[in-house]
Amino acid sequence: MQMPLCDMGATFFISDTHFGLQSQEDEDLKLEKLETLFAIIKAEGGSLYMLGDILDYWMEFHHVIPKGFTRFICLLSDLVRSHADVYYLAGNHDFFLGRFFDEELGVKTLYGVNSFTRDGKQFIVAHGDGLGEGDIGYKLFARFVRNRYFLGLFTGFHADLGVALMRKSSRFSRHHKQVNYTMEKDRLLNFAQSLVTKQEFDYFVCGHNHVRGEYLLSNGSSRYINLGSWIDGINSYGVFRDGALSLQEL
Ligand SMILES: [Mn+2]
Repeated sequence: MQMPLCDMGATFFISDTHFGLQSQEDEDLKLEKLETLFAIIKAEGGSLYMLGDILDYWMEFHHVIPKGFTRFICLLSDLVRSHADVYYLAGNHDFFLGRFFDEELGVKTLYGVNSFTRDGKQFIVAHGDGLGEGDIGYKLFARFVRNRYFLGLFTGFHADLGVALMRKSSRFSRHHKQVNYTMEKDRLLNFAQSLVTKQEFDYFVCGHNHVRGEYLLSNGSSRYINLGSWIDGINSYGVFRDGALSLQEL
């Protein structure tokens, strides 16, 4: 999907913050870091891409959203109201974002692989789940949980039961991923590598495998950037500023 151009300010990227996963102490620290990042974005102007697994689970009903993310939602709302463009691309934990983020918060929700241009540079952004060769078990699992009948089933339950099942499903996804952890690291890099032979881009930005890093691809100009996660105590983000993308820590 090609999105409209917006060349105002810097462009920021985060992924795999997994809010809702850790102890209250760790969650509070992550929220403080998020507040710091949002203050930078507000001061500088620009846009933010949240590339999935921002929330460790999310389940939205017709009239109900889960407890536990109030401070996150307030920070996000405040950022949008400061006129920042905010995009939220679904990951495998927050795999279905419903209409709440678009309609009530003014965040633009995205799915799958997206591309856009900033200051003449071409970006491809994705969470990273289900891309590339192999990991058939996970792909089947992802197809199952993103299926509208599965979602229909969940939203038909009482909200407490639906959210409890979603948290369980999120835990299952994590356990499955740990099994394939090493393979996942190369899988995304290989996918980006195979993409340079098919289409032009400057940056492939993703998360998902929690292995942060930056690699120059075989054409000698395109770069693979993995944003890493916030659950290991390193609160990293990507920023594209003055024509270059770099990884920073909060
Ligand atoms: Mn993920």
